[in-house]
Amino acid sequence: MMDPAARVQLGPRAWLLRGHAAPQAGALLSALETILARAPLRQMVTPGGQTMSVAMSNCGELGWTSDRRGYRYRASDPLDERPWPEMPAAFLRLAQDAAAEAGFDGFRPDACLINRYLPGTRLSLHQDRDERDFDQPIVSLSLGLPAVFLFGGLARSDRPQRVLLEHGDVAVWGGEDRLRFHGVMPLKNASDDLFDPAGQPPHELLRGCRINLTFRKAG
Ligand code: MD3
Ligand code: FE
Repeated sequence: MMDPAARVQLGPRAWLLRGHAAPQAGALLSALETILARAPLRQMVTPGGQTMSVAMSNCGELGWTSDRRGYRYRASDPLDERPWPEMPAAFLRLAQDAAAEAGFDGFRPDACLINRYLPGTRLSLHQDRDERDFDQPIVSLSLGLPAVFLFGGLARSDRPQRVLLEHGDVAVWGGEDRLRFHGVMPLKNASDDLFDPAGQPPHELLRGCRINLTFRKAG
């Protein structure tokens, strides 16, 4: 059981677990390096023809993709038509533990979307609706630079709450909160000492950026 002060309730079935993954960050990042060597980050194109500012990749059985034909989950990477890299055991364990901590026992993600934000990069307000079963929760892990997360309501016009997501924070949401609109404000350019007051150099992968991992049961 974690420190109750670190569990912030964002909605009836939405929780922010502050610093939950900080102890495992090093192990998670070395696994992530291996994944990105096989399935590099790339900027996808929306059905409307815009290049997304967030760079993305995936691991797990299914990966989220966008192109002119639409948004969809695929079993292979469109860059080389090979299966996405396997989801590392440490990723799976983190997602399952965090889900259970937030009241979602038995979560088995089959998809992990990797989002990389550079300064100025944003993700506009949207719902996650490309998955088969909206009864399944979603778990997200923030690494690197902090970002302001927009946590909206069930209508696009509902005024969103602003929540700071920092290195090691894990968010879990499901049930009636599963289809809330959400987004990420443009990433601020922060100095490395602001990112890590302990003076430890951040992992090479996190230099000047934020990486978010989103775990879903897509299929
Ligand atoms: C939604 N990613 O990939 S996940 C996405 O930081 C996406 O990269 C964002 O939205 C990112 O589709 C945010 C974090 C999150 C946290 C709490 C939520 C999304 C939420 C609560 C309700 C609905
Ligand atoms: Fe989303």
